[in-house]
Amino acid sequence: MRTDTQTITRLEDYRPTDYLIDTVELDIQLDPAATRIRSVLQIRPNPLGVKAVPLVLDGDELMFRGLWIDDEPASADVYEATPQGLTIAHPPGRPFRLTIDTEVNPSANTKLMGLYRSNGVYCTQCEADGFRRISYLLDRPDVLSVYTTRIEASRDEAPVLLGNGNLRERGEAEAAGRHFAVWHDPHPKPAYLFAVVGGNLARTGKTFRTMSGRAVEIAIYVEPGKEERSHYALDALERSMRWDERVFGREYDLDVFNVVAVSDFNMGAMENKGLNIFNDKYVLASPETATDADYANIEAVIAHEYFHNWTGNRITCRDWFQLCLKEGLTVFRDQEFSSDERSRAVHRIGEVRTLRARQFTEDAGPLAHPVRPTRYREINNFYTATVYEKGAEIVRMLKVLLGEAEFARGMDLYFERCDGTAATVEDFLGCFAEVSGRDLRHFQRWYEQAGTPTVSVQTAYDPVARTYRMEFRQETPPTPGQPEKSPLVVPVLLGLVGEDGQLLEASSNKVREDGLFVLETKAESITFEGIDSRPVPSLLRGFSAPVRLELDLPDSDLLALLRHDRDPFNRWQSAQTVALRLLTSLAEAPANGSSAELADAIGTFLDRSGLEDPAFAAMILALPGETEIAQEIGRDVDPDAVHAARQRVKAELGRSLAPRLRDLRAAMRGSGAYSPDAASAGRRALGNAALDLIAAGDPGEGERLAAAQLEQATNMTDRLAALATLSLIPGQTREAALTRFGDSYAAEPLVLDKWFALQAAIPEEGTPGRVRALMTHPAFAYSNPNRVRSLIGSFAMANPTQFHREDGTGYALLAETVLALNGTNPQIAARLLTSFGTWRTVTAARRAQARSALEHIAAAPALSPDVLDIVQRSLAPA
Ligand code: B3K
Ligand code: ZN
Repeated sequence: MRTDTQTITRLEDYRPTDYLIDTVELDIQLDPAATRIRSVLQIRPNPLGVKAVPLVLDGDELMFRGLWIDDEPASADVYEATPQGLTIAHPPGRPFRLTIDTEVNPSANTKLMGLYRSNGVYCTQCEADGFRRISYLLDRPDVLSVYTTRIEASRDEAPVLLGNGNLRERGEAEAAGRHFAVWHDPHPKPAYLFAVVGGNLARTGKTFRTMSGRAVEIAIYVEPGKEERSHYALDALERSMRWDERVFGREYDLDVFNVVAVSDFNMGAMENKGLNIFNDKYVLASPETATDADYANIEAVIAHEYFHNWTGNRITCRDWFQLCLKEGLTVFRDQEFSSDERSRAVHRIGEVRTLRARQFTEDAGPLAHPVRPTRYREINNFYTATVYEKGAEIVRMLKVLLGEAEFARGMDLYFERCDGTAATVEDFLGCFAEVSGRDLRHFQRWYEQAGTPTVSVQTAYDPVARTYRMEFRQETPPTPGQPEKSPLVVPVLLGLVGEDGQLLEASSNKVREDGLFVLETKAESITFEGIDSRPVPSLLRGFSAPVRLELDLPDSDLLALLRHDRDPFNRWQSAQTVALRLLTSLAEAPANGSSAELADAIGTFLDRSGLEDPAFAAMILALPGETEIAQEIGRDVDPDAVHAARQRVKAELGRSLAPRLRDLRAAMRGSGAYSPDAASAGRRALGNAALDLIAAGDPGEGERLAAAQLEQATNMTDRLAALATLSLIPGQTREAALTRFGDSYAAEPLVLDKWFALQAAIPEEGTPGRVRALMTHPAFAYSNPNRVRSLIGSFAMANPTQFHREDGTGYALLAETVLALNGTNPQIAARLLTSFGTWRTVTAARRAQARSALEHIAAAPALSPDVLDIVQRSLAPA
């Protein structure tokens, strides 16, 4: 492998900059191939920095065009300008004005970082380090400046011109056919929150009145003709603003809030101050083109980006190691919002499923890292499930430990004390320590230690002494760079359930009134007194900590919890645990178990409460995914065996529950116009979960029902669910349905994405060939991240049997795509490459194939820093 020349950035090396930039005034002359940028910086020495040192500004692929110091042209010997940076060896030792001219080519920018064009619309992406692709700057989050941006463009090409902050002025430019707009953002911000947009866009908007009575013009900008599809996003934005006022006391702070949807975007969306830029997938929705899941995602992402206005923008990060400070906290906030808007229990189950599928997998593989990493080579590779989702779990644990009231006081103090600053995890925890009087240094280890802890529990009931004893142990496996682990503070919410389902009033001095037991050491036990009959413990209620729980309870106890527990999360979890036990043992040996007991319990559940909360019932019907089963097995995984086991249990459940499933499906049938609300979505989810199981049990019936549903469906949720069911039943009906669907939505890229994803996930031998054929489909383009993620990303992440094929063709397909994208869009290439994260857990023959695919990538010429970083970490000795 090549020797590594990339620089490593380390947390312990942080020090403030030697210069500060108080204001940034930009004049941007938009042009498709030659955009000129004049940047006027008001600079002064940082009192906290070193005096009289060179000023080194960041750049990335920039064309330097000129420099002035205090409005005087700088002579060539006082500076050095390269595409990657601008150095002034002896800057004035007092405040001064630096004027810099640069030029960029937005049309040639395929990395989608900095200023680029998407379907003719000019837009920017600056997080984490994209501003330096627009102009030279101290491009780091602890340099906060007040920005004023003048944007000029051809009126025909870009009738809409948007920037951060409030609109100050607009009008005709001197040059014929051109106009301009000046935007001013009074809130000092780091460069990563800078944005401009210019293009032909249609606006939908309204006036929002804040809690103190100020009027804010809120608006969504989309491609002309798609205005109808932006109403849901606008509604979600309004609800998010109201919720943040009500729940966190946060009011919006500018006169306008704009959201722009673009079709080429590396991630979901970006929280630029007052000007969020979104992947159109998280804005556009109509019943004909979007599913219930899309509506829920739009609501969550709109909320997430809006909530960043306080957690991220008003309070930003001191350095990129603190990324979880804004991301984990903001995910926590958007999860709370969605839980309040929808069903809390169902939402929690969804969060935990994602956490296990993505974050636990990451934590168990070669890319495992702490929620606050201590070193990186490429920061864009750290926008991970660990930073986001595990980061959110840490905030949730803090709330459980402190209780609602103290948690709220801690948040208030954080908003008050850290507003306007670039903060750290210590600043955040410090606020909670202060309001609660607790020492949170041990708790802080959650940010520092990677890996998913396993908490195992042994129970013993003594009928003579009438005591019930639980012994807890915790263990965190080694992760890269962290061979030794220490115990964490694990909040375990628990309760004891009696045989008849009654909650037992048991006391133990180690358990708080609300059922909280805090495991702080490696091993600890609790004893409950005065217990008259053997109870069933309900542990880790609401998934109170991001750990793997190992329980010594028999299946019969768990199934009793499915019936009786008052914690809905654990009702679901108990059934999942039983299913997971069965699935792992069947994957090891097909004779190892029967699904009869599980089927029986689910049948009883459906009879008693299947109709009470359809969304919840749909969750109960869904078996653990193949990723989760593989994770549970842990090593030498044979994905074919996992798939076969899961298919078999699905089929058995489908057959034994068939009459009930048919009834449920009938009962869930909707009438009237489509509504995306949670209750209606829950009914569709249950109806479609039933269809899926019926089809697994009887493919013939499944094919008939799905084909009929596909014909009759009046919304994309039901249509896509029918197509998904059909996609698993080989034959002419499927092929004809796929072709028809593809033809009907040829002009709808976001719908074709679903169609690509579904075909890439077909667990059959022919799929790699199918995927290759789809890569030549007119709608597919390497340049569009959504297309690549839908087709290639789904193949790698949602099709374990084909990605991990023993003949290595799945890995080869991925490697090829990664190399094809390495030069044009390294971020997307690196992200795809993370799908090799489980390679060490599969069988030896597969491991050998995966290793050779990874080595092939590692040996390729001109690897981007992004891909190099992932491939080297993936191959590093475990
Ligand atoms: N903050 C952005 C993510 C930026 C990713 C840069 N590679 C979106 C978000 O988390 O809200
Ligand atoms: Zn975020």
